[in-house]
Amino acid sequence: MILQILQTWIDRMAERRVRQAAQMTSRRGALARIGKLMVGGAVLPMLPFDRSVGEAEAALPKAQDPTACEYWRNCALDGFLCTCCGGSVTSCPPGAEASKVTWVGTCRNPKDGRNYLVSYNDCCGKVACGRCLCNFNERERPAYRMGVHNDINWCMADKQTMYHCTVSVIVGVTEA
Ligand code: ABN
Repeated sequence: MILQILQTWIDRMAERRVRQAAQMTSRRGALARIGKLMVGGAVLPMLPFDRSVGEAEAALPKAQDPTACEYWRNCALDGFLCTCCGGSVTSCPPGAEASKVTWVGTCRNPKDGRNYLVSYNDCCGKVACGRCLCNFNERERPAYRMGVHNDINWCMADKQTMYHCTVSVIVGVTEA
């Protein structure tokens, strides 16, 4: 009696395994799996994913990208961006030193709509960086107004007269 029960159990187990194996390898099983994948592929894009991050990134305007010429602070910058040369928006790359004299521009930050007074300091003491050459001239004035003239190597006033790149430092802001 016990032997018969054991035999039936073993038979059922074996049958289940064989069915499983057949399902994994049969054409019908393969078709069923492909069908599931196709349904999944069609339904997945319809699910309510949060796409706002990707969209925000894609829409990140160049005006907010410090390595782009169109970065809002660069409205009167003529030179190589230090952000592309190993420095940052406000600091010179290692081995270069900010010029003592600078020129200034007034740029509008599209994020808050306010106007900022920006000091453009040339970084001196290294060969020209050669990357991200930008030339914006909003409110630039001819050379007789030196402080707002950007087409000059401001390193000339320093011991190290070699021009490398330019940083843009906020030195003032208009009232809100
Ligand atoms: N102020 C940037 C720059 C440097 C050298 C020549 C022209 C402009």
